[in-house]
Amino acid sequence: MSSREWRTSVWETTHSKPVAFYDLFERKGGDLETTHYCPGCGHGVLHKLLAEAISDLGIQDRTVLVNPVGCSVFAYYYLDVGNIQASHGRAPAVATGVKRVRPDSIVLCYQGDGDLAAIGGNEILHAANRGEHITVFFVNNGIYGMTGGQMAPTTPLGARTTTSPRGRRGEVEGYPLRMCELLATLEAPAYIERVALTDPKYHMRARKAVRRALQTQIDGLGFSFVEVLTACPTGWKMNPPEAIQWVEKTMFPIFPPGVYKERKTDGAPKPATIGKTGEERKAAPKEKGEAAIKPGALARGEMPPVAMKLSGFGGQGILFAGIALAEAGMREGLQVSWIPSYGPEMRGGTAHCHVRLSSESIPSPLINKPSVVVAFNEPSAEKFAPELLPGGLLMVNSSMVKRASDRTDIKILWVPATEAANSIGNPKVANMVMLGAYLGATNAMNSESILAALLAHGMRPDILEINRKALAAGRDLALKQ
Ligand SMILES: Cc1ncc(C[n+]2csc(CCOP(=O)(O)OP(=O)(O)O)c2C)c(N)n1
Ligand code: SF4
Repeated sequence: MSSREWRTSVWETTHSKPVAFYDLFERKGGDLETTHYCPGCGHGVLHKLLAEAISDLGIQDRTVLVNPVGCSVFAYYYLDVGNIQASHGRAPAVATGVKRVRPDSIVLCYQGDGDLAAIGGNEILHAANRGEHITVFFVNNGIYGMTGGQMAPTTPLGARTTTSPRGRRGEVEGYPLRMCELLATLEAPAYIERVALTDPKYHMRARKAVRRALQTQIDGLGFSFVEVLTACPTGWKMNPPEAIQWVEKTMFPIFPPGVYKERKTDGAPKPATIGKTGEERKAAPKEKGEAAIKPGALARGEMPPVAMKLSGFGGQGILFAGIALAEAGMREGLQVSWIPSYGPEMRGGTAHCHVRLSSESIPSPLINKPSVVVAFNEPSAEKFAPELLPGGLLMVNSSMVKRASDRTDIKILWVPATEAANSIGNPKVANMVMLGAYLGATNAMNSESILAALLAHGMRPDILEINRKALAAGRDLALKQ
């Protein structure tokens, strides 16, 4: 019998892996049955408490874990739930987005003290202050583990780290930041507790707190936060028992375990949600005028997905044109994405955005090889025409671009967008002339969908009329070619 089989048969009932853990931890160069954490590290223990609670509460299928940057960046190798890896400190912002669009999911942030209290200090403060219905697990080991033992905001005074080699001094490096106490001053949070992973008594309290925090979210009571004091033997250059004792001796007096905030059932702020869920959108009555809109070729499945880059000077309405196109796509039932990119100066600098429109789900909103480039000025044509896929479409604002591209394997559509906009009486609608030309050349979408999106943005009826004219003018210009 292999050791694994023996463990399975003999230890099944008392020591089996929670279902929220993967059976094997498949990762580069790692032992498939152990974690990558150092001996004595608290991360693995907290993972276990989390996995057990998720399994026991029956929420595995709707749990989304937002992983941090730090030693626990790899939590997604272990926990078999929905996983997202956020940039450093930004987990609460990512979690906010997930929870607002998927209010039925259970959204967890898992963060270290460098991630949460240093680079992400602002994120956690505002997520808590907004009372987001998320649960945050904050691993306070007093140091940056992953990067080799730099001082964290929670490092005790006098403690030597690689960035406080003479010991932390309050007047120079600041004082240990007490996150539970800080967040407990806020109105919105529902449950805040500090626990520790030192002796068995504290382990049991931590186990309870993990469950209570999750239950707070399940019950819709609001923001929950559990700080977990843990050992980082490697960062503190101690052996595991020393590091664990150090937590009790040095960290407990600064960061006393206990419940800092607890709201029972009354007064829970309602969770904020963004827009409608997919199901709600399907069930919702159509907005005024939408029912009459006939979807274009993309929604009818008559053309391949579109990966478009729109580019020009800041102030030419490039980003807005991208948003209008993406929102129009949503109205036709397409999957869409839009990402902006602009220079430090908003007006006058260069700006571009990526728009994807597809009847299938979109793997990434970023576009390296566009199928369409819309260039509002010459630098944009120069920069993005070389990226076009063979057979792609380059649309240029011929009022401003004299040389577009020497490529013979792409189609080029010249649209005097600024001139056309001027003759309509408003140079600002050159962006809609270009969109109209795109729709005229491809029939990808119905221009009424764009107008419906503009209307939903609160556009005044007289301005909407000018935009309607601009879309029609662009269409006519494209059809003439
Ligand atoms: C933007 C950015 N800044 C800095 C880093 C380097 N960095 C990686 S992890 C980390 C700190 C991790 O410490 P902590 O959050 O306490 O987690 P631990 O490793 O102790 O679990 C830092 C500064 C980075 N990856 N990205
Ligand atoms: S460096 Fe510290 S926090 Fe990172 S895995 Fe090792 S003990 Fe854990």
